[in-house]
Amino acid sequence: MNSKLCKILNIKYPIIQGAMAWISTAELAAAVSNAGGLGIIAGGNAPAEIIKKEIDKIKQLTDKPYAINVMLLSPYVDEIMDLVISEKVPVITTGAGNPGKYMKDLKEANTKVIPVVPSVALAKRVEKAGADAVIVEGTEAGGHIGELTTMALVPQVVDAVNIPVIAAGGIADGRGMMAAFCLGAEGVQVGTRFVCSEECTVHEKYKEKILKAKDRDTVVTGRNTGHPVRIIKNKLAKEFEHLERKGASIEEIETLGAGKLRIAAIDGDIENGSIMSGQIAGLVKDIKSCKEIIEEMTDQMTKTYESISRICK
Ligand code: TUI
Repeated sequence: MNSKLCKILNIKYPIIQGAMAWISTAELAAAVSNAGGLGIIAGGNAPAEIIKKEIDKIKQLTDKPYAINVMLLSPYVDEIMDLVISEKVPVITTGAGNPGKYMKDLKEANTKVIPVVPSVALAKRVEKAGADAVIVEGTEAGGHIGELTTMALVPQVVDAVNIPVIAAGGIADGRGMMAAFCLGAEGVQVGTRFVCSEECTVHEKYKEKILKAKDRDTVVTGRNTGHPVRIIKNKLAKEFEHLERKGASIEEIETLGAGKLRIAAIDGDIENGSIMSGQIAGLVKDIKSCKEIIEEMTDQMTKTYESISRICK
């Protein structure tokens, strides 16, 4: 596809796989990169030696570009940045904070830096600091989220910066991709759809929960902790709601969330675990290979473009 982002990243399609802790492993990332998108290994809260193993694995599985997502709330963030630089990782994305203080060293190592931004102000700040593109993530996304919607935030960031914008949050098919392009984005990040891929190693019960989800089945927990997180409704979500309603402390709420993604994603405990998912889960109805997902999205985008052209004539 003729997108500036494809040239910068040396990829065929401007489709970037979402970085989902415990889910976006080397296997999933390699499948997306081999299909012509950009696969991302999620660092999450894992220490550097685990990420090093994932980097070794992805190098065996693909010769295409890939990325590491550095979650800036991780206690291991400094050592992961050192690892990314020594391993000459081609691209990093960052989430849950401002990567400004690492930017100079990353640029010197020739690593492309694409921060996730939830606001125009942060988009401008990271552009000034040297970011190569930004991922503008709306509140429709799963996991740790910002306040604004994709629809409102993407065009405002597009107007405020000169670097390519990648839209994220609420995109799972070719119509969503076309809509993001209409708003001025040059690429999309897709998370929830890729959870339901053949190559995704997450527990089958996690995939089933997304397949069964309807439009109103996600909720946002932990708003008062400063780290709101979107998950699918279950027993854990009810416990969060109960704690929040009775005015529990931030510590109590954060303690309830600790370690809960792992038990859902790895152990398959979908009642007590945290099933992070975007609002678009209701649109995901089947499990396909990453290649099929990407081809279906690009085909549907072309068809959508043709029908829009007919309407606008
Ligand atoms: O990071 C994500 N999604 C995530 S991280 C995660 S692990 C986690 N689990 C529980 C609590 C906290 C984290 C699960 N899902 N998406 C990218 C994202 N970045 N969303 C929002 C932001 C963000 C927020 C504030 C980016 C920058 C930011 O900057 C604040 C500042 O310093 O200006």
